[in-house]
Amino acid sequence: MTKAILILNGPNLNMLGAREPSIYGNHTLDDIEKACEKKAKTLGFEAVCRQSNSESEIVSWIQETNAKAIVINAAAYTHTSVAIRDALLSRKLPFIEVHLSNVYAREEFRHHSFLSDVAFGVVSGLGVEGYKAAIEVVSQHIK
Ligand code: DHK
Repeated sequence: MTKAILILNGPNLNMLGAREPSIYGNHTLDDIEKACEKKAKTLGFEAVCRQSNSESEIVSWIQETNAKAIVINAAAYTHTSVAIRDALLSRKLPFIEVHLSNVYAREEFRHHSFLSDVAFGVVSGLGVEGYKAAIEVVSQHIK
C-alpha cells in the first residue's frame, strides 16, 4: 500500500487566488493540492489533502490520520492554537510547517508560532514551492 502524507491547510486558504494575491500569490488551493499530489506521486507517496476553517476539524484529522507524516499550513491557527500543537505532539508524526508568505517580513504577531519548535522543519515565503520542498524532505525522512 502507498504510504500517505497528510497535507493540511487551515483557515482562509480556501480563498487563495482571490485573497490578497500580492501576499499569497495567484495560485488557488486546488492548484496547490494538485501540485502536492503530483509531487508526492513522483516520490512514491500519496498526498491526502484537507482544508478547513475549523480548528476542531483540523485537530480531528491529525488524531485520525493513517499518514506517516504531515505537511501543515495552519494559517492563522499557527499563531494561536495550542490545540493543534497538542494534537501534533500526541501523534509523534514528523511534520513540516509551511507558510506561503514570509511571515517574518510581516506583522509581529505572525512571528510567533505554536508549532515551529516541535516541527521537523519550517518553510516560509516560498509559495507553492514550499509545499513541494516539504513533501520532498519529509518523504526522504519516512522512506
Ligand atoms: C497564511 C495565513 O492565513 C496567515 O494567517 C499566516 C500564512 C501566514 C501563509 O503565509 O501561508 O500568518
